[in-house]
Amino acid sequence: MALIEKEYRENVGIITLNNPKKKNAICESLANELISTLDHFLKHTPKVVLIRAKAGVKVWSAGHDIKELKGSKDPLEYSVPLRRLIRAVQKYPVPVISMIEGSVWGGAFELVRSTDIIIAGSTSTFAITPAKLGVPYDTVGVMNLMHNIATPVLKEMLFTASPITAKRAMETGIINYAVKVRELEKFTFEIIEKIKHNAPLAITLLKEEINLLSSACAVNPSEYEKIQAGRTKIYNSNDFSEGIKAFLEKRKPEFKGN
Ligand code: LCV
Ligand code: LCV
Repeated sequence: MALIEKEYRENVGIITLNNPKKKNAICESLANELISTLDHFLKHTPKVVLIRAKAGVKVWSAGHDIKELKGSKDPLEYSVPLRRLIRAVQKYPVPVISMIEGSVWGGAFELVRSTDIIIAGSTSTFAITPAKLGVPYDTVGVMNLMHNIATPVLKEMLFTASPITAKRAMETGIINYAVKVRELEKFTFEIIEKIKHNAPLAITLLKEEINLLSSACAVNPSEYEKIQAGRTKIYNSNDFSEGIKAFLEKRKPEFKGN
């Protein structure tokens, strides 16, 4: 059963997340469908790709499929579905716009942040939740989140794991616009129209330059290895397994710091 709907209209590829029973949680099959649809659209040389959910959803995406998280397994290493999907969006040769209705959680927030322009309905919220589940987020993920989010705001989001409103997200530059939900689609397509009529080669180059330069940072290898060793400890920890178990048992987790 397709977990997304796809449409190609006037040089715009439109992807609609459509797995309501799992609140559009990003499971392996959803990630793979998104990646292959992005590829598929390239055959038509699109000017823009839009990722959205069905109009009226309460949850745009519930984030990484927690049922696919396993204790003692690195949840965010290079080849996991969410990592592959986020790279596919970042390396995509044309602008990828996310149009948000409803709440965005965890890895879906990083996915949205990896798109180029984010337009949300004013009732949307955004949360990044590794601290809620005891997940050892990876350095690539943290780097993706750090792009022009004021550090104190990002730390507040990460440490509290609480949702912030679209208004707050716009005020702090995390998203481009928060508009009335009833105007969201029209507003988004007005932005798409402006982009569509500009020079595609220049836009592709600009996107590639921004992604290259914003992810360029010197890291001391031994410091990097230290972080990786810490991550290995955490995804082998009782706390990580407890975070997953508590969610699945619909109860609050009891983290003991081991
Ligand atoms: C699997 C789900 C999920 C889900 N996975 O409906 O960023 S990190 O590091 O944390 C990363 C690892 C990550 O992204 O982790 C996931 C972070 N996501 C969240 O913390 C959101 C978890 N979900 C919720 O808080 C609620 O489901 C929301 C608020 C999204 C919707 O609440 P609502 O009451 O409308 P339910 O909670 O009843 O969810 C409906 C069904 O979807 C499942 C959930 O287990 C339930 O399944 P059952 O019908 O079998 O009970 N579900 C929801 N989110 N991320 N499954
Ligand atoms: C030569 C001009 C110019 C002009 N050059 O008066 O950032 S990048 O990569 O794009 C970079 C390469 C760059 O900076 O490219 C230039 C970007 N500039 C623009 O896109 C602005 C282009 N100009 C305009 O949009 C209009 O001229 C504005 C809105 C600035 C003013 O409009 P207005 O109606 O008041 P005109 O357009 O009639 O311009 C008066 C005269 O100045 C010339 C224009 O061709 C016209 O010449 P003629 O009187 O011979 O017709 N002109 C204006 N801008 N950047 N020439």
